[in-house]
Amino acid sequence: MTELIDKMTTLPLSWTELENLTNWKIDNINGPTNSQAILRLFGHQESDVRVTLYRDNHAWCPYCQKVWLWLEEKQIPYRIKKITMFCYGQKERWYKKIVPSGMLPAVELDGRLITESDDILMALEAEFGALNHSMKDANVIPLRQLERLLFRAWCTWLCYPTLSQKQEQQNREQFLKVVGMVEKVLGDSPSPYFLDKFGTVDVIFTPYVERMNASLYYYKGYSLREENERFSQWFDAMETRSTYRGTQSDFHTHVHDLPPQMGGCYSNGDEQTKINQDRVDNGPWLGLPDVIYPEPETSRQEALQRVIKHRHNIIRVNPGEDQVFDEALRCALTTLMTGETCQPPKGSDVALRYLRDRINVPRDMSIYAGKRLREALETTASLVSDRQEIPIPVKHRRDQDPANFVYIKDAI
Ligand SMILES: N[C@@H](CCC(=O)N[C@@H](CS)C(=O)NCC(=O)O)C(=O)O
Repeated sequence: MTELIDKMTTLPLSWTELENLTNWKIDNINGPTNSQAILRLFGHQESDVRVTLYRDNHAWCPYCQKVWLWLEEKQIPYRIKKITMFCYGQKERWYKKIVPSGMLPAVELDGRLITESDDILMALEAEFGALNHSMKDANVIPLRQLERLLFRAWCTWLCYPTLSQKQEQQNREQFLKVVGMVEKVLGDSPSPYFLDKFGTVDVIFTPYVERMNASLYYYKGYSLREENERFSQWFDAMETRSTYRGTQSDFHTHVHDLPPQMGGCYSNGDEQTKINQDRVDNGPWLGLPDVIYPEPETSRQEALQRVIKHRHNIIRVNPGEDQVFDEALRCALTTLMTGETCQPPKGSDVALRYLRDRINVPRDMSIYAGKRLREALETTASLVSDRQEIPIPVKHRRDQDPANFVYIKDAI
């Protein structure tokens, strides 16, 4: 039977053949918002740069996303320095010298260091003008407070164990009550955004609303985006912006990056929750309510290009044996690009799923590319076994320590 399957599947393409299947490239510096850039110029000269953004290496930090999005929307030339978060590695010593607490984000503006995301936005606003609405605008202040109210209700529901069903229900109702308040504000707005047009308030809501959508779907069986008409329209409007698309994460990344950051996320164990968890962890990933804008034609080429670029590190940190995983990975990439199944070597399923579970969106690639790659890895792994994987840690994510991904001189 195995022989029969072997004959029905295609052979893995070589790395050179795979390289010929992608010419995906974007201009990190002047092109669309992306997570890989370390310099953004928007057509300006490098000598025009007055701002440095210190943000976390994996794009997990919500407060960093807020400042990142603001700079992208305003098209302020800036440099990016990426820092390790405590939950996945050791903080850079040089960073602790300038920010002793190690907290992110921070911004250097004309040599002046500023921390605290709200203070950063106010300082940037004072220098470069507001993003349509000022942080101190009388319409903005109550909405900033509403965002914090929503954040607290979300934390109370998600991040504390409940001793009874009654308590769980109360936490849910409290959260839904605040969601109702946000729905009302969005419903009263003449645009799909919080105020008359896109602006500061949308940027402030984005990071946590994105994380609420992911985490409540997975841990509570509740789909914020699908169950609330105005929220749904707001998400759709945000997704029309290439700035947002460049910072947007997927459900899989968020549900596994949040527990160590939040000190735990507690599942309610409902039937719907179990269904959602299986879907987010094992696919199919296309069709989840983490994205609805149409898939770009280049998503597969993007995924392939990103893997090819980092393949030596990807293979080196994988628990699978190097040669075996090299072949298995080429099988998955062959499937990604040709749609044909490709039988990987025996015992490579765990290695393939290890990578499937460690693709980070948008750190590694954009949302559809991530979904396509997860899909190809799972399709290939499933030719060997059902559901064999190394669990993703919840207390820390040192499996994602960027120190393990340092540039290898001869690798690229
Ligand atoms: N109030 C701060 C909160 C910033 C914050 O909590 N940052 C977290 C990441 S989201 C942090 O840097 N923690 C240290 C670490 O995880 O390394 C702000 O608005 O900037």
